[in-house]
Amino acid sequence: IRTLSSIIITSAVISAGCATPKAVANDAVNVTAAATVTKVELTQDQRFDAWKKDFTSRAIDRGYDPAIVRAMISPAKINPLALERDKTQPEFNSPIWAYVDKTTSVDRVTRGKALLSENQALFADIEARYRVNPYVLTAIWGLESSYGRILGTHYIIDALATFAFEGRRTKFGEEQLFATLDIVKSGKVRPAQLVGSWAGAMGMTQFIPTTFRDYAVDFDNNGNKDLWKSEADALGSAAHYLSRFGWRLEEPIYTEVKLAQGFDYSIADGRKMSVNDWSALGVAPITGQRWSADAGFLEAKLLVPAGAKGPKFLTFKNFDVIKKYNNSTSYALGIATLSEAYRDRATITAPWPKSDKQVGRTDLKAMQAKLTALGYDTKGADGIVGPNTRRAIRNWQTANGLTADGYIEQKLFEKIMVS
Ligand code: NAG
Repeated sequence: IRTLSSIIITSAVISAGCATPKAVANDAVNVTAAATVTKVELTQDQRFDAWKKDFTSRAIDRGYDPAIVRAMISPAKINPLALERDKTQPEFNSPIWAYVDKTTSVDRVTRGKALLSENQALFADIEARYRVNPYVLTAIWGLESSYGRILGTHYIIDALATFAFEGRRTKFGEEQLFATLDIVKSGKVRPAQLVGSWAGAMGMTQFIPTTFRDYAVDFDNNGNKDLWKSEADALGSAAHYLSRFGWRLEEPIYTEVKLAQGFDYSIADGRKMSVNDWSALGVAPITGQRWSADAGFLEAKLLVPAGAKGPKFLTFKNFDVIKKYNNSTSYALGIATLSEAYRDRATITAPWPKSDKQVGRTDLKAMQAKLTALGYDTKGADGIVGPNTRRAIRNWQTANGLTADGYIEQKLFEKIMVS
């Protein structure tokens, strides 16, 4: 359909591209040229090409080798899965108990034990250099890539260019693309190796490009930082990352605790105190465990991820270091318990409230709006329960005579919505 005022490039052109015509049609955007008031609807492919040209020239302006930039960016294709999957990350979409149970599956624990014993010499070298223990590294290896069996099949330039091009992660995509150019420029990685997840995470440790550029090491000293095939490079790099974020070899990651009757949950809000101070407030090791002799002075946070009815933990510095790897409580607790399971230690003994119904993202957004309207500011309504939302829930609970554990499930959600 061509008229003077509206030039619409139709599906004949669109279907040559990689995205489905429907997705393209939905995505089509109106570019209004002010002077002529001509409406031009560009296809997604045309807009993507324009983005490529723009990015390429900016990268060259920044001093990257034009040949390398063009070779990497020109063939890039939109990866529709990257946009789709971004909305369904498991860390945000399953209840913490399901995530943790899955993490510590019998198969994963068994295979991890075998790899721990097969790689003893390597782990000893890594511990000597970075002061990080084998268990946490094995847990990361097991969770990120099923010990190297699942590395992702996406050419990461496609995924990252897709993010950079549009959606909620354009800044992330650009930053990661520049980091990828840095990695190639370093000569330690070949462009053909740049395969990873839909989110651009690479190798057995699933490093995103900025992490790769800043923390990957060539532990086996062969000139290639090969996080895909070299256990030494992958595990050495993970150790380097944890060590740079402050891993403490002598300290635990967490311990499970019980709380005194009438415990004031409002202090389980991320504040740090010594174990001695927590003890004085009624926090004790779960039956059958004891603090080690020098644990009293360790700084700890109280974690109550499934409310007063669920398991409770003191978490130490190392727990926060794991969250630097992946900023999710489920992830950190998964890694922490898996690294205990390899040593046949008790992981979590108190039952989870598994019959609780999780609240979906749309409902959470509505709840955040409701709480904010009621004067309990959640600082935005994104459908994700972060510290601000948890504080708002606690304050609402306190005002309504409930235990202020900041934990939301379907029943509490319904109460809040009708209040
Ligand atoms: C994670 C990164 C972390 C980064 C975070 C947010 C790894 C192992 N972890 O994937 O460094 O801060 O994304 O972009 O790369």
